[in-house]
Amino acid sequence: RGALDSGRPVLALESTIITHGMPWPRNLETARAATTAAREAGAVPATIAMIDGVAKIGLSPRDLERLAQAGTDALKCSRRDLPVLLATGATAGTTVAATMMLAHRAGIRVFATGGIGGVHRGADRTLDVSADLLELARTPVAVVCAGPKAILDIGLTREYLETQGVPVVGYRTDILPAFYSSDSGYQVDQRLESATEIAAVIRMQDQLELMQGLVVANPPPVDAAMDADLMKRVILKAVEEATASGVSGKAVTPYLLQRVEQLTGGASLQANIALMLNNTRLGAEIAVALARHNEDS
Ligand code: PSU
Ligand code: MN
Repeated sequence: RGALDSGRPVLALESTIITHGMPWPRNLETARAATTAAREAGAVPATIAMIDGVAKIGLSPRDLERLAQAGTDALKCSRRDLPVLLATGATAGTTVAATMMLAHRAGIRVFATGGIGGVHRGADRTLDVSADLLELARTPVAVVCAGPKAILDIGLTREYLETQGVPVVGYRTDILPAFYSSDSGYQVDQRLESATEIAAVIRMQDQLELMQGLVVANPPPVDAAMDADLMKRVILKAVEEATASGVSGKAVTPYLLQRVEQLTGGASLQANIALMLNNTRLGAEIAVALARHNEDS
């Protein structure tokens, strides 16, 4: 609150990645490392989560630890869950969609995560399209990520964002990354070279009163990226298993992430941590660039 009131740069961080995206204790280590990385880059981190029915924007060390320890015993809160879980006093990790909603209400314009949700493979049958995409279409929060998660149908995710009018910009890349690897085979709409240029796009969205999000695609660090062919095989296997065991709805993404981690002997988790911190640094730089401009004008 102090940072927001005084116009200092604030970066939102999500918490489903803590409860459902990574295993204990790496989830806590990564969540802590992210807050440190944001501070080092000059922004105040605000991890967003629901604790005992309270939507918190910025967690105490105690809350963060409790949430990480709860892991999948905590619930997963996306847009549709928000009123229900608040009313019933739940503890939950907030997805990209729910985190965007809460960040916006708190006056936070920039948010960093690992990868966004999107259109799942087989969506022509299941209609499984993450609420993250619709949130990007209607909530003015820029989301720094390493692209859509590789477990998704990236081509359809791309089309959906285009239909919904959500710009996808690449940070120093023409190619949309695929989370664990740097090349999804699809292009971004526009390559930008600096946090300042990205902040200029965000300001233009506000000037035009578009009330829309922005996908800032940041490739995974070179030394952390996984081989695209290996990931393709592993993900195919994980998706087949999910279908065969009837996993559906909100359980799909956590199931796939965990299976991919097992099938890569933990290597995908290493990549996930590295890219998450990389996105946090860029998100903080963008928040700093935005705050600096607001100060000048
Ligand atoms: N990125 C990660 N790990 C995660 C997620 C994203 O590196 O666990 C979470 C995000 O919170 C995202 C959610 O919003 O997965 C998408 O879930 P679904 O496909 O059910 O909407
Ligand atoms: Mn889904």
